[in-house]
Amino acid sequence: MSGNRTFTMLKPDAIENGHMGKIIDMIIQAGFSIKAMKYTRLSEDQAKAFYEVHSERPFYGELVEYMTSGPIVAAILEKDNAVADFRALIGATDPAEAAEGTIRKYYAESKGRNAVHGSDSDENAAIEGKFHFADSEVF
Ligand code: IDP
Ligand code: MG
Repeated sequence: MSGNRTFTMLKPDAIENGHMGKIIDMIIQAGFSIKAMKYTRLSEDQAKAFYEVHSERPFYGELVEYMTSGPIVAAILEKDNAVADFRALIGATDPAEAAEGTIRKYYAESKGRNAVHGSDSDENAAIEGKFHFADSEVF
């Protein structure tokens, strides 16, 4: 059975461009409830660790620099089938390929600066949630 929680970050471009409120509203209107949320900024070590899986990719340095360039919103979200439904809501990594009505279609600048993160599995959702939140911060 698929799990009911996922993890998201509104990335620095989304905050910088003033899209924070609209994106959070889209998430709530799509039926997700917020279990944890924080406005924060990743350190270089945190960004490197979070994206460790991409450390061999050519864009890793650029990704770490971008993700530490300004504040983010991190959140744990709850809904039936959360991981897959949230990936559908955010759309493809590259906004040029993202479906109409998705968050990345509306708000992403480019494949790199793409407004929002969504976990890709239940296992990673749990790992990523714990990376950002203590148990006492999850409601
Ligand atoms: P995802 O966020 O849709 O799961 P991943 O392939 O896991 O996409 O890549 C993680 C993040 O790395 C992307 O969201 C994006 O910010 C960045 N990224 C992925 N591919 C590229 C690229 O080709 N150039 C620059 N940045 C990229
Ligand atoms: Mg991914």
